Amino acid sequence: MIPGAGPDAPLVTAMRARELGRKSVVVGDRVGLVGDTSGAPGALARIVRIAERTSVLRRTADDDETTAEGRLERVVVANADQLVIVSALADPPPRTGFIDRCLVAAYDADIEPLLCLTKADLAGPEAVLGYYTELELPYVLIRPDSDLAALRALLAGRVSVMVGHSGVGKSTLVNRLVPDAERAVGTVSAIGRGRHTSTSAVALRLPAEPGADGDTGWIVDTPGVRSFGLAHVSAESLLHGFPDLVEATVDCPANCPHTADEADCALDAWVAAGKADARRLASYRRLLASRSGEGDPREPERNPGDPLAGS
Ligand SMILES: Nc1nc2c(ncn2[C@@H]2O[C@H](COP(=O)(O)OP(=O)(O)OP(=O)(O)O)[C@@H](O)[C@H]2O)c(=O)[nH]1
Ligand SMILES: [Mg+2]
Repeated sequence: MIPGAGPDAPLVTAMRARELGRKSVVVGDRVGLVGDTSGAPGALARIVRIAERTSVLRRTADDDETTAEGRLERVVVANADQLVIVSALADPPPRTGFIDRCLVAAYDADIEPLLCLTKADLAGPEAVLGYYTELELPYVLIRPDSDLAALRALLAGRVSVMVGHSGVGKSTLVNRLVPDAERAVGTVSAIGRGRHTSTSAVALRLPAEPGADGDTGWIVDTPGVRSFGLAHVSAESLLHGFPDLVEATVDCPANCPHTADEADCALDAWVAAGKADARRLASYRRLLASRSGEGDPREPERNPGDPLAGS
C-alpha cells in the first residue's frame, strides 16, 4: 500500500530490490518505492525500503518446538491494528481453543481482537458467547442477509486482518465488504472442513461509505489455517490471552508454572470461587501443555464442549 495515497491512487506493481537483502516484504508492509510508480500497464517499480512495523502478527507453522519445522515462524501480516477472528457457528463448527489461540496472538502482537461469528443462519451464538462472557470481547454476528453497518464501523480507518479455519466464510465476507474484490469462494465438504480456497493473503481497501470522509480502512483476507501455532509466544505471555485469569496470578508463588500439578497455583482457587469459567482455565492449561509437547497434536484447537467436527 502507498502511505497517504487516496482511494483513487494507481495500483503499482513493484518487486523487491536486491539491496533489501534477505528481508522479506509481507502484506501490510509500508514500503519505499523507486522507479516507475505510475501504475501504467507494464510499469514496474522497485521496493527499496521497508518501514518500521507498528505491529507484527506471527504464527508458528506447528506447535512442536522440538523440530526446526515446528519452530518455523511466519509473519502473517504487518501493521495491522485489528485481528478479526472469524469463526463459523456451524459447518465447520466453532473451536473455542482456536479462538483462544488467536486471542493470545492478538494480545501478544498488541493488536485488538474482534470476534466475527459467521453462518449465524445455521446455528446460534449462545455457546460461544457464553464461554467468553467475562472477556468483554467485541463481536459481530454474520448471516448471508445481515446488515454489515456495525462491522463496517469497526473496520473504518484501521488495518484489519481476518484469520480463521478454511471454509468459515472469510472471503465471502470480504466480497460483501469490497464488492469488486472478487475473492474466490469455496465449498465446505461433508466433514465440515473447507478446501483452502484462498492461498495467499491479500489486503484490500474498503470502499468509502456515502457521506463518510477520512480513511476507509483496509481488510486483509488470509488463507484458512488448521491451527494457530504459538511456539513463538513465551509461557508467560500466553496468559495475556486470558485477561479473565491474569488477576488471579498475583497470589501465585514466585515462578509458578500455572500447571494443574502445581498445588499452590492461585488459578484453581480463582475458578473455585466462581471468578472465571473453569473451561477457560482448562483451555489455558491445554495451551501450556501443547507448548511443552504434551496434549493432542491432531486437534490442538478443540476444547471439550465444542461441537464435534461434522456435527
Ligand atoms: N450458510 C452460510 N454459508 C456461508 C456463510 N458465509 C459463507 N458461507 C459459505 O461457506 C463456504 C466457504 O466460504 P469461503 O468464503 O470460501 O471461506 P474462507 O474462510 O474464505 O475459506 P478459505 O479461503 O479456504 O480459508 C462458501 O460455500 C460460502 O457460501 C454464511 O453466513 N452462511
Ligand atoms: Mg478464502
